[in-house]
Amino acid sequence: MATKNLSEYDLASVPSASGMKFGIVVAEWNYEITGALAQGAVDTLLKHGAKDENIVLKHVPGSFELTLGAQYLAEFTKVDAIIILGCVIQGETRHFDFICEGVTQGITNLNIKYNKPFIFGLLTTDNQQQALDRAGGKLGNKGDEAAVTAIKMLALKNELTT
Ligand code: DLZ
Repeated sequence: MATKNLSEYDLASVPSASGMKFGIVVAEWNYEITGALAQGAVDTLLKHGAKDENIVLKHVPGSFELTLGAQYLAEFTKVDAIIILGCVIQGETRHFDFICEGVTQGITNLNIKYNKPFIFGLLTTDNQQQALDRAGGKLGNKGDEAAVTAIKMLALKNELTT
């Protein structure tokens, strides 16, 4: 089994986030996990030069609501990229599959509809320990990685459009 810290990245390879505006939408379900993802994302954006006032963080009840929450941020705020954070843990029924499929397809559609980066930061794990490992535990913090991905995608867009 991999024991690598998934959030290890080359700091120097991350462009400056100064001047970029970010939305973050966070599911309240499994908040012990998603709160840690959100904290990681915010800390990483700030570390790379984003301004506090250029980060809009909003909560939705569960992961199924992430798609619409992200669309609201795209429609009703001036953010350039949206980071989507949730945690779905496998249970005894197929609920897990339906939520994961819905959110994955929803986020894919938003990327195309708005021509903006919507970053997939949804943990889909078999159990809580796997989620904790990826929310500031031994495998890093998926929120950090989502933040770096958002910065890199906006930098790419800026490079190609300016
Ligand atoms: C109902 C539900 C279940 C069973 N499990 C999770 C989960 O593991 N992670 C999560 O973010 N949300 C879960 N939800 C709530 C749904 O995402 C959604 O909020 C409700 O079905 C209402 O639309």
